[in-house]
Amino acid sequence: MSETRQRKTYNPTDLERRWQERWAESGLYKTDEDESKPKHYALTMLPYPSGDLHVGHWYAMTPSDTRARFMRMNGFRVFFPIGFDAFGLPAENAAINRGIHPYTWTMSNIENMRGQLRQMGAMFDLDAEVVTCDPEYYRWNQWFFLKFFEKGLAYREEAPVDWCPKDNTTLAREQVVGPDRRCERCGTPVIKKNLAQWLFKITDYAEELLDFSKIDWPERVETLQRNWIGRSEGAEILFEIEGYGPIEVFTTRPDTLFGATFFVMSPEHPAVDEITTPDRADEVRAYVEKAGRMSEIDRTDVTREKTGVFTGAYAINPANGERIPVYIADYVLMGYGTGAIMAVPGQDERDWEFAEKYGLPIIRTVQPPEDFDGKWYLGDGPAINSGFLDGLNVDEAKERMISWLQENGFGRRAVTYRLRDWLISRQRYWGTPIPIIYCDECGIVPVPEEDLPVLLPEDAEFMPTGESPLKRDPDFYNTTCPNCGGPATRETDTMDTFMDSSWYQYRYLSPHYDEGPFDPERGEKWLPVDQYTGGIEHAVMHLMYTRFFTKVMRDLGLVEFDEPMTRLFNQGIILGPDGNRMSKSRGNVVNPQDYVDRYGSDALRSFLMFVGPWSEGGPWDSKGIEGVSRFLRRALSLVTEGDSSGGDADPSELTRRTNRLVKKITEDLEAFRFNTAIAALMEHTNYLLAIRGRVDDEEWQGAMRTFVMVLSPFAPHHAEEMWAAMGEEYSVHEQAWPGYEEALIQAQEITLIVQVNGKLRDRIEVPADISEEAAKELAVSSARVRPHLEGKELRKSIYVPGRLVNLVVG
Ligand code: ANZ
Ligand code: ZN
Repeated sequence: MSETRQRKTYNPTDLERRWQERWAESGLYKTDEDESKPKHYALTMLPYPSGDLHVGHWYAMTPSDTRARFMRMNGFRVFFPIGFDAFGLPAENAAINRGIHPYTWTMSNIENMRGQLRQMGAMFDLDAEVVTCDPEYYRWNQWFFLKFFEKGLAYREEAPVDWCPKDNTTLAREQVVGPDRRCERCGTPVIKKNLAQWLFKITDYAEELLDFSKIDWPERVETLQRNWIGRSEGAEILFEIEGYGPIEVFTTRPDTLFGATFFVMSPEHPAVDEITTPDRADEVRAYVEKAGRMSEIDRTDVTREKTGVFTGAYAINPANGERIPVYIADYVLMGYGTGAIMAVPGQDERDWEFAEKYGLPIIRTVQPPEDFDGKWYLGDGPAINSGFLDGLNVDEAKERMISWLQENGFGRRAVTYRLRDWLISRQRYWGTPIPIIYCDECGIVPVPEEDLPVLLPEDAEFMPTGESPLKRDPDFYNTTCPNCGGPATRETDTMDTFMDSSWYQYRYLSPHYDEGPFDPERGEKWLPVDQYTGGIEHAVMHLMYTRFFTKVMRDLGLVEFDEPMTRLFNQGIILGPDGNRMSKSRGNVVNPQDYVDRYGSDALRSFLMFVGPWSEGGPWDSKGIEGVSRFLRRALSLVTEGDSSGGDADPSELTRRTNRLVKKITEDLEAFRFNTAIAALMEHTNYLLAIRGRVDDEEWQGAMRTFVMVLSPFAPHHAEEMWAAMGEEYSVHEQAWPGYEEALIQAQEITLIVQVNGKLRDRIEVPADISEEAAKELAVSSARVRPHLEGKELRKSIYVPGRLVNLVVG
């Protein structure tokens, strides 16, 4: 582009397209494989191919790109891939509602988004792309499933599941939302249904998943995962049920055993039918049915009135031999502990209320303080009414009781977790078929590895009910048993799409490798991921599943480390102009394409980095992007509209400011502080414009080179344009990150003496070039000076540049 044309018209999209073409032609962003450099695997969460990149994608991806560019300039070989999380419900819904095949819908969306990604101008290595609905990819989901199955980590179980009657599919615990338990996707109230499901034994790794010592992740994610896993320490205690046998309870308070005055089982407990006496059977059955229709959230709500029914059975308290009645109550859940509890009303709120309501005895086993006038007492204190425990505090009593239980065969120390196994079955078409065959003779038979992939049939009949087409496709499900050769049927469930995203970072390394999920040599070179970035909303599912997967992969001998991603950063969300979350119903959705077309990618990305700290997000502001665009245009004008006159500006000031800028940007990028970095670049641009043509050419060129280099991770196209206009060799993105000299920044600080009425009161460090006004301001606000001004009037101030400020008061 000629200089004259540039001067008249500023067309960022033209400029950007030109550089994108050049970058593609020259293979600038092909992954650097130079092993003499340290590696940096930068990963941003892969998008779902919904059709268009939205602002959230730009907000997540472009700062990650800036960071990856920074690492590259710092001498790292950087791997920065992108792909598509391409299985999932929206594609299937498009098929149902509009008659488009999910594959067609997905692939055309991907094609569109690829174009938009190119326009973004990020340094993604597009050769490393992964598309999870590609058989080349999901074959390895199936392979992993087989490995999990071999290791006993995949199992099938009939279980009540949350079921969305509209989508006709099971939902994971976290996909059921709100107090009234609705489907996360469509909002329909969720019901319970019994189905045979495939699960992964993530609970085997619960303890290890609590160990975050090998990763540097945000505190918040760790806490969310910790709570999700929900570890509780205590004991399992056996209670003999008269005429039946022992039933185990889990308790965190074994010290309170002497106060267990009744026994409560979950209505779903498998022993309920057998222990119930005939005279209680009708009432018990009715209660079980009612409880089954209720949500877990309601059942565990402490404010709800407690209900339950007596089963007619009695249990023996092993500590004192007392006969205690056995109830069923909905506040005891089958999915936690052992599904049965010893009730200790003296120390537990729910048990107290239950006891009051049904007239059951209450015995305190911990002595509350004298001034305590409440009901149940949760605090510490000496044990009472507890035989051999009396006098011990809670912790001592717990230990003592556990020893006693173990010695007498009544129980043992135990740990339990809230974490449930990962239910991976989905009654859906658009996912990875589970590679299992059911044979009447041989039972459950895994598909032999050499028969993978089990392909999704291409033609499928999509029912308006959402019922899986695989269930209605005999060509798919009729097969022969790999074991005996007899007729058999295939599993028609497909896998949860979280399966796809649990290991995609490995596949990026060698997307077409066909001897394993990834090429171990590539793994050796690049793994694990060094820097992951993504939203906090993935804290407990995706981010836990991928940790679990990596641990299993380690145990399978596929990798040698324990954690998939060493560092994690959670960005915030970009809000609508009204400060609310963008949503179609609010009508506050911003389409990034409009802004790319108008202001270009550099302006959009810089604006998104400028709106606030990346971890916090911020509201969209059209005036804001206008301002950022002006900044880029002004920066560009530094090289395209030059005129030189006399050198009356201070060259050491230029040096000082340039060094200061490099330091600031370096530190900000290390800490993901994009917004303050851009503010510094803006300020520096203004300064450069002010002194342009007033410093020596050589000094100017050097300062400009540095400026363009530190600008380049933020506005890669503009920086490239400036670099070329300065006559520098292509490409600015291959330059080494500039260093800075602390001394050059520091040396320019001077010490000013502050006097009040001629008396020395303070010394302050200020920039050498400080203005008179600023110097007086600092002097007046000094903590050491202020007391001497109090109650007095400032009459005059004298400023001796570089030396002192004298404040005259009276
Ligand atoms: C006796 C006891 C005495 C209890 C006491 C508490 C206080 P966390 O800390 O959440 O793990 N519990 C056990 N299994 C249950 C289930 N399936 N459904 C509902 N409640 C269950 O809670 C552990 C405590 O919750 C256990 O300790 C048990 O009540 C109850 F002074 O046992 B506790
Ligand atoms: Zn068979």
